[in-house]
Amino acid sequence: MASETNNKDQEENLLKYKVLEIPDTILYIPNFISEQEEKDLLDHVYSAPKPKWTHLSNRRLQNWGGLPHPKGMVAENIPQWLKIYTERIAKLGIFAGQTPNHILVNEYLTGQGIMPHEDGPLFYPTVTTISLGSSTVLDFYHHLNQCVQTSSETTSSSLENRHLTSIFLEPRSLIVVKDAMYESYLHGIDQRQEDEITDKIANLSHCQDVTTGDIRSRTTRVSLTIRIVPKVLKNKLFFGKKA
Ligand SMILES: O=C(O)CCC(=O)C(=O)O
Repeated sequence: MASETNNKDQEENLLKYKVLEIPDTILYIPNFISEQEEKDLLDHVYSAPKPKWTHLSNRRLQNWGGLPHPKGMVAENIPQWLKIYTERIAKLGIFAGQTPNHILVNEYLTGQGIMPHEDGPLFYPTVTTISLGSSTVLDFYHHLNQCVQTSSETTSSSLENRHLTSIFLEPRSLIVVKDAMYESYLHGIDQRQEDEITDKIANLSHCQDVTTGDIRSRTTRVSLTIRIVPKVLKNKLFFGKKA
């Protein structure tokens, strides 16, 4: 009973962060971490050994906690500098009492982004992301089959037609994406040098100092995507064995 009350209290406390007038549910928490914490996190990310980085064509990344895999993730210890944040996020009560066990670090240089995608079945359907260093705009899109398309539309114009909403991500903020916004839409970050603040951004009233019409230059941004991989293998030896 007491824990039910706690859960209700936690949900009510989070309501002020809910982004309204879009499908459920995005929470946007500005200044989730302090400037000192941002600096410490960046120092740790950039002190990681070189092989920790995976290089992709439009960004590089680090996996902490293991490598998600359809057969299960071989869990690795999460270092203390990241545990602070998995535990702080767990206390928000958005992961049904569980503590996140996986952190994906993405680094985007100015002009880099991530193609529209969904996070898929390897993860518990709630995702949280802390932004470091630079602001950016996270865009949400309808799936192709949710839209009527004419054969003459190019891929980019059809993406424009499929746009649902955007969220401005300030450095040190936390975004929580769950429910339909997680399950029914794609998300991505356009590859550009700067962001124009328009009325397509749904969370402007939650942001610190941004107004429609502003142009925000992008610098290097590091994001920590913190979530739960439910299927975990206790031991590497299980890999390759028939279930
Ligand atoms: O960097 C971000 O904010 C988004 C990252 C993301 O979409 C992902 O890693 O799947």
